[in-house]
Amino acid sequence: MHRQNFLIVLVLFGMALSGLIYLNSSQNNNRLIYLNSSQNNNSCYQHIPEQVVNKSKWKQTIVGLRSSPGLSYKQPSALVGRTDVASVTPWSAPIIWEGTFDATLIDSIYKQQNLTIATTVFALGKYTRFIKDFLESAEQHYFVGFRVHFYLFTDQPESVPEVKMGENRSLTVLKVQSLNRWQDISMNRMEKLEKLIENELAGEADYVFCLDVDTMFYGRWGAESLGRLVGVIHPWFFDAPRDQFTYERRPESLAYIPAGEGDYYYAGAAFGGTLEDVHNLTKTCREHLNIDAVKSIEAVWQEESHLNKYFLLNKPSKLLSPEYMWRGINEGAAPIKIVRFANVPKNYAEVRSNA
Ligand code: UD2
Repeated sequence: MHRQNFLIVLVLFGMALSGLIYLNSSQNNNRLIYLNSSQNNNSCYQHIPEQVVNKSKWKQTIVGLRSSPGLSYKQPSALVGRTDVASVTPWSAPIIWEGTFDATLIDSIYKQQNLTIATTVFALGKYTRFIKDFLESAEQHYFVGFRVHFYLFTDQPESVPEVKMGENRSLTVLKVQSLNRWQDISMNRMEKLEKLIENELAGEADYVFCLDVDTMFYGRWGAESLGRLVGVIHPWFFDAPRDQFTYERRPESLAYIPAGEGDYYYAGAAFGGTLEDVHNLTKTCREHLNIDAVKSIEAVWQEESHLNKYFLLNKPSKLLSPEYMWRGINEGAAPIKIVRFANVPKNYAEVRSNA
């Protein structure tokens, strides 16, 4: 009897021990899986609770520049390129001019990424007259073959003309309040863009470009323009010394840039990049415009002045030459081999409500 009891206790002890061993090993397995996944994501063995992992609210753009096997294009040269213009900034950002990229190669790389390019444009008051040419010319030249979603802000949705859009291209018309001063219309764009990116574009688009409407496309504007933060060198100042740039020069304004500082003078008429970067740009400019307004100061070129200050402190990762925002189709200048996008002539006094 004594011996039997001993055997029962021994069997029960054995069962308990093997249970413990099993539990321990399955815990270790779980932990192993957990560590492996945290290793993949964070390259470390730390215990990181899920809720701490900061998931981006923006759609993640593919960063690799994958090329297709067998693609035929001209051999790139490490020695020969454009010598009449600078094609790189002192912070190593490319400046895009005709002759600095291969359209076939660059399209083939970016088409694999299945991108959506959001594009915003504002047409209030008499500026609705520019919509048709803007959109029709965009159909001919702007990101042809890519998914493009235009967002048109207007105070007169009823006067938006019918424009036949190609496959994978769409237009959303958004009604906005009329404003009396052209300066307010121009400045107000920053806030509208900030909110659009937050409320509509997040998770939808990969890149966003914000363009003036009194413009037309005359040549290719494509994937060579894509970058994290993209500015366009202003067509009137690309060859001017920095002290002639029309930066805001009053220290009271947050757009202030003192003499002796500044890289380039950037156009307010075109800028873009990834949602995250353009959101930060528009948010910062909107905040600075508001702070200036409270102090009753309006920068000399409104939001363009604030954009220039922003780009001084947050260098663009890619610059577009004035080919991408030229003075007009009939204007020439030696380095401009192609006009891609240009202002259309307008009578300021006639077209603006308060000229
Ligand atoms: C410059 C800039 C412009 C803006 C402005 C700020 C360039 C080539 N242009 O152009 O982007 O920074 O200075 O003062 O860099 N708009 C309307 N209705 C109006 C007035 C303006 O819809 O009644 C919109 C429209 O989208 C227009 C934009 O605001 O394209 C800028 O206005 P603008 O073209 O009259 O400004 P402009 O030519 O002085």
